[in-house]
Amino acid sequence: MTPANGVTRHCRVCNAEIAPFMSFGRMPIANGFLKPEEAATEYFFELAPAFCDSCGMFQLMEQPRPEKMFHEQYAFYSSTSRYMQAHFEAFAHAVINNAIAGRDDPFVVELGSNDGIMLRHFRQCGLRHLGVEPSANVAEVARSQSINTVSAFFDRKLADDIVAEHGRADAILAANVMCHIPDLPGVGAGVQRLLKPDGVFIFEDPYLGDMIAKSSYDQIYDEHVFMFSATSVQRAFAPFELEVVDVMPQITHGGSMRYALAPVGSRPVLKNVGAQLAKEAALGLDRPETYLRFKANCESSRAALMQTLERLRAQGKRVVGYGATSKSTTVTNYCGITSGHVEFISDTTPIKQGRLSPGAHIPVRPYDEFVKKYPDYALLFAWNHAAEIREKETGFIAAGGRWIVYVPEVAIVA
Ligand code: JHZ
Ligand code: ZN
Repeated sequence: MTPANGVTRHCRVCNAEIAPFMSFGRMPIANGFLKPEEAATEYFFELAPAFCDSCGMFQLMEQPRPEKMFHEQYAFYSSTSRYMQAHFEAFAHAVINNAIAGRDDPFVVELGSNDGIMLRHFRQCGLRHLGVEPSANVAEVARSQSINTVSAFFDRKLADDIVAEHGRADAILAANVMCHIPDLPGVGAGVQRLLKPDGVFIFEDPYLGDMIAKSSYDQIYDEHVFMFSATSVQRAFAPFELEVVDVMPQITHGGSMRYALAPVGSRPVLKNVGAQLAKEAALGLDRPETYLRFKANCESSRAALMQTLERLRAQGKRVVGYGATSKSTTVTNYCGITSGHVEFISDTTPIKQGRLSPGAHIPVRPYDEFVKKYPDYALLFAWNHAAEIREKETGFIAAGGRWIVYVPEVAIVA
């Protein structure tokens, strides 16, 4: 059997043999922001992705144990972006007005509910809801807003416990969570048990097709044990008699896909599902050459970014990182970016401030320090929030500042 976590040589979904097509090298925990005294004992693993020829699942060969990533000091709070707040408000209302509309006392479960960014809208509408969130600190934020939340990892057992206590769910939701769970078949079995026969399971995650098209390799880090496509999702959930009935592309997180799944035969399969599967085949998402080209693109992106940073360093320019994202851990460690290139990383999340970035040990400082003395250049690690950030940072540009971006290509922009 494929291990639920740790290192595998077999596909985590279909058990076929897999081999990595590249390695990003030694990597720390992406959200493991360190107190200076923790630097010496930092945990590392090898970040190497593989593509399963049998079922089409893009996955990591090795993933640290979940408890190393999701705990009472989890550094990512979903509500730090205003745009994402609006996104999840719209997601919640789409579910309320469509998926569960007209139902008698519907029950909604969200897997990985973080600080309650989406469930708060169900609570506000007086709907029965339950969040499942293993990271205790972010779960506590939700609980403090009267959002029902249990701090646990979701699996078959928890699904049975939820059914025993609350009954089956009309809708199960997850955003940027399913791709984090190594035992995907365990989740599939749990969803099958928890969902009503006429229920719907809706989740979204960064989309493999966007990552390949934009060479946004920074989506690959410890938490993202999978990068999904409609093809791989359809195959992964088929053993649990769930089928993809709708796919909805999203612009969030640099290009995501929302999938709606339902018990086989319970709902019509919309035409766009077949169209998406065909598009993925046309994009070559099922072909090994696609991944070799992706690898070459990662290498040239790294070379171009380092050339830019070295040039600016030689010119004595001040460069600051913008957004201590999980993604930035892959970029800094894979490219070899140090505090010699980037003075500090500005971030609005209190728990990250005053700490060192994982692996590269670049100081993370409060946003005030960015504003107080604008740098010459800001390396946009939070590139997925570019619209929101550029709207906010007109002062930086007016002062002569420039952005360094690296997705889809390395460039300096106003
Ligand atoms: P952001 C996380 O990824 C982790 P990350 C996780 N694995 C995942 O899948 C996605 O989210 C969904 C800061 N910021 O959203 C806040 C500013 O400082 O790109 C955050 O620390 N100023 C669950 O970490 C970071 O940047 C701002 O104006 O890659 C953004 O992190 C804004 C908008 C953000 O997710
Ligand atoms: Zn497989």
